[in-house]
Amino acid sequence: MPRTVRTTCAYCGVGCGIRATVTGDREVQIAGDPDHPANHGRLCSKGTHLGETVGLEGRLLHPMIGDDRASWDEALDQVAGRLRACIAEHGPDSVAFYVSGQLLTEDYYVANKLMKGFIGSGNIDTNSRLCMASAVAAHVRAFGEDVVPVSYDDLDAADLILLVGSNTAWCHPVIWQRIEKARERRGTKLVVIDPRRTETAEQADLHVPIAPDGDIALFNALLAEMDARGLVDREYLERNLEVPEGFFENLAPPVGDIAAAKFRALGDLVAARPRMVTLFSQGANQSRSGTDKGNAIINLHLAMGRINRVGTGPFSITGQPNAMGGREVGGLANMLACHLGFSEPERADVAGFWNTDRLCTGPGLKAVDMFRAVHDGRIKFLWVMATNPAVSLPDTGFVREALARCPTVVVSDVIADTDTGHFAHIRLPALAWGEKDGTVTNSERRISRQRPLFDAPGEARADWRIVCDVAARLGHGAAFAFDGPGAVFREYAAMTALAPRHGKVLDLSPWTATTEWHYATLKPFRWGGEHPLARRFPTSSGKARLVPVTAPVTANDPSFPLRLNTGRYRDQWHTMTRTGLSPTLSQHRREPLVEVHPRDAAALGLAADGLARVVTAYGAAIYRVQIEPGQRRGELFVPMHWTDTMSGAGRSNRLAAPDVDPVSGQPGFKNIAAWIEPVAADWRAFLVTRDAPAPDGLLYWVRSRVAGGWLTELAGEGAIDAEALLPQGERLEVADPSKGMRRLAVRDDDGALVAALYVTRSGDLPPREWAAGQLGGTAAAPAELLAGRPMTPQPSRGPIVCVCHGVGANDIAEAACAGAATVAAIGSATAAGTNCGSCRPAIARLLETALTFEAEAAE
Ligand SMILES: Nc1nc2c(c(=O)[nH]1)N[C@H]1C(S)=C(S)[C@@H](COP(=O)(O)OP(=O)(O)OC[C@H]3O[C@@H](n4cnc5c(=O)[nH]c(N)nc54)[C@H](O)[C@@H]3O)O[C@H]1N2
Ligand SMILES: Nc1nc2c(c(=O)[nH]1)N[C@H]1C(S)=C(S)[C@@H](COP(=O)(O)OP(=O)(O)OC[C@H]3O[C@@H](n4cnc5c(=O)[nH]c(N)nc54)[C@H](O)[C@@H]3O)O[C@H]1N2
Ligand code: SF4
Ligand SMILES: [Mo]
Repeated sequence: MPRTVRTTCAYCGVGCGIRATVTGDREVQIAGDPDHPANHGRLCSKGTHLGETVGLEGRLLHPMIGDDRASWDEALDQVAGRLRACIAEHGPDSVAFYVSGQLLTEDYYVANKLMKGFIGSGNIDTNSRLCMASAVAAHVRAFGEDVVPVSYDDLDAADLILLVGSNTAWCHPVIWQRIEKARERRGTKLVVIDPRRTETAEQADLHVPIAPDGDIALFNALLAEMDARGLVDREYLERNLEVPEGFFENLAPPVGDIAAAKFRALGDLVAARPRMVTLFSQGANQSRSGTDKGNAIINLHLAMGRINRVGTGPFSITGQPNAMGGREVGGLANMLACHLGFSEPERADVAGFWNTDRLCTGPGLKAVDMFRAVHDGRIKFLWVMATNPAVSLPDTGFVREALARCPTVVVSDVIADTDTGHFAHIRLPALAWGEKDGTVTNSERRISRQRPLFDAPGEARADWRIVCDVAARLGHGAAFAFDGPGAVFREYAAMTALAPRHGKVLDLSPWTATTEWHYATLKPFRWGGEHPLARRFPTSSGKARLVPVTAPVTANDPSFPLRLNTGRYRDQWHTMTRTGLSPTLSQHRREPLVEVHPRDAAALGLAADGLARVVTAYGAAIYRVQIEPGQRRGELFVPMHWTDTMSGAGRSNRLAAPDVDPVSGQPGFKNIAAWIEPVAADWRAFLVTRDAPAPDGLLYWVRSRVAGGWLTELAGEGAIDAEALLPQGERLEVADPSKGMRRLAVRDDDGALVAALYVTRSGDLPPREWAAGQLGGTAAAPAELLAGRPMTPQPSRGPIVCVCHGVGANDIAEAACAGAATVAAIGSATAAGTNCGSCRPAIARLLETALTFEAEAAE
């Protein structure tokens, strides 16, 4: 009997509610939950295709010590034994936990309690350091506490939305759909402030293509402009703000980088539309001046009194499903749990609540510094949970050296083969989405349940339980005797009663009485209500602070005169350990691209679809070139997603500098001094295989998932070693050495296609989809397999745009030629964009091109 479970999406911080109908063994149908206030039934492409990632392929199912399977007792004894020995010999600060916004609140709470409360070190930090730390620091400086003063309802009620460094249409697609709705309903204007012309920017009323890190100059100038226009709310300011001496006088004049007309247009919109929300994410946070950027944005809102009112406020949106929950329970090294700091009274309360005499005395090391300490031997034991730092930290060359040197690396993950897992001495199998059970907090402080759909596979265990098992072995059993996630939740809720005692707003103490039944049926709720700072600001004066900030100067490095920007693709999640397994999601972009402005490409000798090496002071990586007029000149963009597991050289954090914001410790992933050069290959090929290939020693390879197996793009120097790439089986082969052409197909005893390899010197290769579609099949004739095409030609759909309905760019172009002139008309004609809607901006872009082309043709 199918059963339907209400749960929350595994991915981004929008926190969409899902109705998951379990239809079989590890089979689930996903639908948006119409009753969940975060999404009202909507989902994006990633959420919609969660069902493709719940199989057991690639899962870590048993504890491993080195390459050997171990029992849980052996593995936990080892972890606890090594921890105890390390602490005894070198003190509590010689050990560290590096955790993640993909843990549930209950997991996070116990990990933090163990490290800060009972091991007695502050050395627990989270990947949120790479993500939200600057916004957190900006909130604390301005408001006195890390509180997001807005909610999604404000987006529905705003007349002007500024997106700062946010590719919302790709990264928070359901918020994007909400913004689209507000534009339709109330004519909300949309401004996008981003150096790149993203699909989000293309849809905006105004795109301000600022220079990298130009945000502070822009927001300061904007505030000066509003002041000059008499729009600073003096009365609000008087009552609610602490204003440093000379604050308004020191705001710089408009910046030369932005065209005067654009600046004026922006100023007019801001002046005319008091209901304004500024949504910001990584273009603001991931910067050496990220905290100042956050404050520059908040300053504008405070000074204009555009906060704590319907449809207004500065809105830092979170990335991961539980980035916010982690902040609440003290996942960052520089805080205790429940938004508390390290002052004596705060420490005394926390120590009292936990009944411990070992509470750490001060903050621990932040992520980048934590790995420095691992590298230089100060930290000798590292436990990584639910994050992949060998890929996601900056300067991964250094990070990998650190991991390789560390005497003990423990990794808790759901996937067996991750880049970080290769460095682990002990690997612990955790429960994944669809198995785990607990709560997450989304961007608007709304707490929702993730609920299990399936039984735990293999020997996998909940992260919180693993931590408690280790705590018990360290002799702290009584403080970690939770019998389930509900018990952890209750303790955490009770602990938040400490926060108001220190003037904080966070308070979940009413949920201390949550019974098991209540917890099982818990409905999504938001702490702090719509505007948690409306009554007062949690500073000692009760007033918020305007924080003077000045624009940073980017030093020019003559060896690396270009600026490298990194970020996300619509259908991949981070290091691809889960989305990389979905054939549907893999269609959107199969390779990591370096996007280059056409004039730069011409000047640098970069050809569209060719390969290029991007080089920085830290390393080099290879990408396929995409000529992109939406790039600014002198700037490059690459995705963060590809790993060494999925590619030969496409891992972008080989390149990123470990320079951090001085206040928050967050690295600047978006503005890195770089250079680019073309890479010449002697041959280019693609390979389709049923099993995952592991090419070695090639100039370039990238693999991606297709329905019957894997599709791998390859390029190399010298001769190709086809035999090394192909599995055993009956061979078919054609070759034309004069053209450097070779084609091989391998079939099994039943005649089914196991693998095929297509090699060329010129770059001309058959379409990928047909060959990939033959994997496991017996229908194609040998001549067809070697041609890489069916005898009767089929129209190619072109690159897939709508992954939900499998509609390609060619289908859309055809519909446009037949008269469909709007995104909605394309939807009626082809079904593209009618399910999750994530591809609607891409359809709009194609339409624009098709219509311009027609108009030009008609001239
Ligand atoms: N599809 C998808 N969605 C995701 C994720 C994912 O991996 N894939 N991850 C989730 C997570 S954890 C996060 S943190 C969010 C991130 O969500 P976003 O912040 O929207 O994503 P990014 O692509 O990292 O960066 C956003 C934009 O910042 C711009 N930018 C770069 N430099 C500057 C600058 O100096 N100023 C300004 N104003 N803009 C700049 C970039 O050009 C880029 O378009 O996405 C979440 N959602
Ligand atoms: N160049 C560049 N680098 C970046 C960024 C960027 O924009 N540019 N963005 C940064 C940001 S904002 C972020 S958030 C990080 C993200 O970077 P990471 O956190 O490293 O990325 P993920 O791939 O999400 O890693 C999560 C890991 O946890 C595992 N996992 C999933 N669920 C569970 C679970 O329930 N329990 C356990 N134990 N394991 C689980 C997954 O298999 C995976 O290995 O990357 C950062 N790095
Ligand atoms: S916007 Fe997409 S990825 Fe984010 S929570 Fe909603 S469905 Fe999941
Ligand atoms: Mo993030």
